[in-house]
Amino acid sequence: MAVLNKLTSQEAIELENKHGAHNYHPLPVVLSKGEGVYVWDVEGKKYYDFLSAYSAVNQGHCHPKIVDAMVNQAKTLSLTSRAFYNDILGKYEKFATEYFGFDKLLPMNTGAEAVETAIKICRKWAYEVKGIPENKAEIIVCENNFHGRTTTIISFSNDPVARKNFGPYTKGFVKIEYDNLQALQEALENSNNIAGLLIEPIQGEAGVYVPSEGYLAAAKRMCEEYNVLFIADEVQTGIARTGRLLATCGNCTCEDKNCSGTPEIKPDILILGKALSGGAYPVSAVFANDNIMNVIKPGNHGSTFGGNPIAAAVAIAALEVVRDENLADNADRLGVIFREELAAFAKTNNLVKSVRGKGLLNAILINDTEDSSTAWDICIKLRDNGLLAKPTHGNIIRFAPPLVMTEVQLRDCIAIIKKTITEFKI
Ligand code: IF1
Repeated sequence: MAVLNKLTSQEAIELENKHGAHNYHPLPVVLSKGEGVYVWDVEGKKYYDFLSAYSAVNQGHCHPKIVDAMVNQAKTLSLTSRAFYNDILGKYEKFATEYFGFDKLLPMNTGAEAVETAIKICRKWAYEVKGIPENKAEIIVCENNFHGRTTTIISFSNDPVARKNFGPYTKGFVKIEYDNLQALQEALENSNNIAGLLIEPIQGEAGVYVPSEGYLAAAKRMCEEYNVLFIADEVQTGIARTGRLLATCGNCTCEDKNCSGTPEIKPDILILGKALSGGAYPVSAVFANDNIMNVIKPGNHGSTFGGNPIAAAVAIAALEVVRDENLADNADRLGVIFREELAAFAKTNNLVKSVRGKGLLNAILINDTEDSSTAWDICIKLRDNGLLAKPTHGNIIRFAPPLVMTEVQLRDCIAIIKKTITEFKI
């Protein structure tokens, strides 16, 4: 079979099975095209995308402005490495730091790399600014966290599937319960060597777990009290997904350098990835002010591709789209409709226990056990009915469509979801 021949879904699946490592168990659908909120499979069937590549495609598939920026830059200069300067990285850094209200950013490619970068910055700050004895720094993390797949990051995961038999594990992390201020207080009191708190403002993989009102602000205040860096992993929640530019900030206009929303939850270190490129290209970044970022000196950290010209051009365009198309407001408004409709539906249907989330990062809880296949089976039926979503655990389905969705489209999707669940038989 010639590699470029058009494949059937079955053939594409078999190819991946035979030649690719089995590190995923995808929903059986083979996509070959995307535009806005829609994707098409190789047989031409059209679907609403309710995963958005795990919130990377907030701006919609193949957004013309982002694609144009990428193609134009690819034709001009793609990669210099950081051994030389290029004429767009600085423009991107100025634009993005003003956009999010920080002095500096450090560009990387994937979310996990950016988390690793934040950990390194935090530790170096702890030794050189805070004065923690060398090799003693500890970072507080939360149970059921998801921050990526590197050896250090999985060292502080408590998902056995993600970590078992990948040891020995990296030391220097203290785990506390999420959404528990007393646990945080105790961890801060128990050690003089705490350098940072690494936290997801909403736990995505854990099942779209939204912390109690006021938790993040109180956690931030406690960190300040103990001179501990508040590190927000907004790889999934950031860039308008939760109805605000950042889940840790208020509705900012993105114009004012000092805005970045509610000041009391402004992170000391902000980690972004995914939608920073609108899903067009792997782009991640760590943001901090000078008092923290300046601990990084030449040779301390880097990446061949981090801050490359294509990434810089794509990220500027992706952030402009978020601002120009008011995606945060749209996510906020549509999220309210989504949760209202599904909460009302849950009252009439035994299979749906509840709905939770913020903006367009939502999940429904299915009335079945965590090890059941019910959420997966519903996702198969949703696929048959033209909507693609993915379970997190056996009884939770995450719903995260592109933020460019219209209300008419959203109501169409809600109808598909209700119909599918109403017709579903265990
Ligand atoms: C996979 C979940 C989403 C993230 C946060 C860092 C990263 C992620 C908060 C790392 C990545 C992804 C990766 C993807 C599954 C996925 C995910 F289900 F696991 F939780 F999005 F919901 N911080 N999340 O959510 O970013 O290195 O992947 O660019 O298959 O591992 P990355």
